[in-house]
Amino acid sequence: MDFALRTDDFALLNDYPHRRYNPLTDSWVLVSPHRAKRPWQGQVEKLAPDTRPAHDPDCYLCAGNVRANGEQNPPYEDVYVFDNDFASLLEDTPSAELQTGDLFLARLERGVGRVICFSPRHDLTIPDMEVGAIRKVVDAWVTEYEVLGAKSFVNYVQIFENKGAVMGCSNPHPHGQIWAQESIPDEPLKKQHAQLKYWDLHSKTLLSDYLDAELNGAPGVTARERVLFENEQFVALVPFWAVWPFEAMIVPKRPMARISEMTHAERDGLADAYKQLTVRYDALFQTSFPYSAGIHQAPTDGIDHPEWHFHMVFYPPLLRSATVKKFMVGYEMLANPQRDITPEKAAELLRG
Ligand code: H2U
Repeated sequence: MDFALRTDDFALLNDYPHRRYNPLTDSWVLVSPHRAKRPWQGQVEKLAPDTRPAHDPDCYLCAGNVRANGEQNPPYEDVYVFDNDFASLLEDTPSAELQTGDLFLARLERGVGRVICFSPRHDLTIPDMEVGAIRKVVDAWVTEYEVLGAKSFVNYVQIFENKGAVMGCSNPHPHGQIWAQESIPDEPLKKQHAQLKYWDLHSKTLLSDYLDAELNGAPGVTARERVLFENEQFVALVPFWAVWPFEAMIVPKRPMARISEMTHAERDGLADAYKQLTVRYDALFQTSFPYSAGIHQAPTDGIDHPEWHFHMVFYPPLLRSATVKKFMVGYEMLANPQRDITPEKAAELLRG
């Protein structure tokens, strides 16, 4: 394409519709900053505070209770991980590829699904938990990544948390999931291709150079404009290419391909950053902030993957209040993701 102007004057992005490039996934997002200035007549409601008991006798994830398949949870005292009773992937799946010509292709997919209860407390979400208790969640992630990843047929382990009914979470007891499978799914695969290309060119991870620019500035890039906070080991920021209004990333300062490379201090640092970010989220609209979050990291395919720089992503759906959410419909479904509020403005609001 021919451009009338090539510039690193990023101030233009405050006033004009533009597309931003996501170098991690090789994709674009349309940003319409001028629309954020329009008058808003939508309702802004506050939700009644969530009052849940510390233990709910009817919850299938609470300690000592019976799950939907009749199994009883032990009287667990911190993190509890079990095989998903209704897993989407099954270990006992044969290997087969089915193909007719170039148009019909399918493969049987072998895998494992696990559920991770963050604590026995039915009422405490991550922002309510002590950092020491969140550290146990981090430790469980590392163990699951290592144990599941060591299975010969597992090439990728996806750790995630779906929080809030608006995200389709079926149970308010704070929990996450882990899916381990033969193939590398599309999102991490896109990130792998991009990071490998970057590594081959620069002998550095894409995210270490990105963090450096966000923290210290670069031509046209104002230092810390999108940074939310940092601790000794991690930085939390709204990425330049964020799609969801308050999307954020937690990135380790030291390039590590996988969470199992973290030192004890780094595990504490991740637990601290997870808490700090979710506390900010809850404060934004004074609600228990829903999101899908998860870790993207190196596949467990027996290859070294120096190109990978693991990170945690947060995709929250809320836009203006506890009840007004961003819809990914219409243009987003048919063309490209789009946002109004700029990532810089979102970062400013989240910093408080
Ligand atoms: P979500 O709320 O994010 O859907 O996660 C809950 C998971 O817990 C879901 O995958 C599993 C569901 O299959 N589950 C069990 O394994 N046992 C149960 O008794 C109920 C729910």
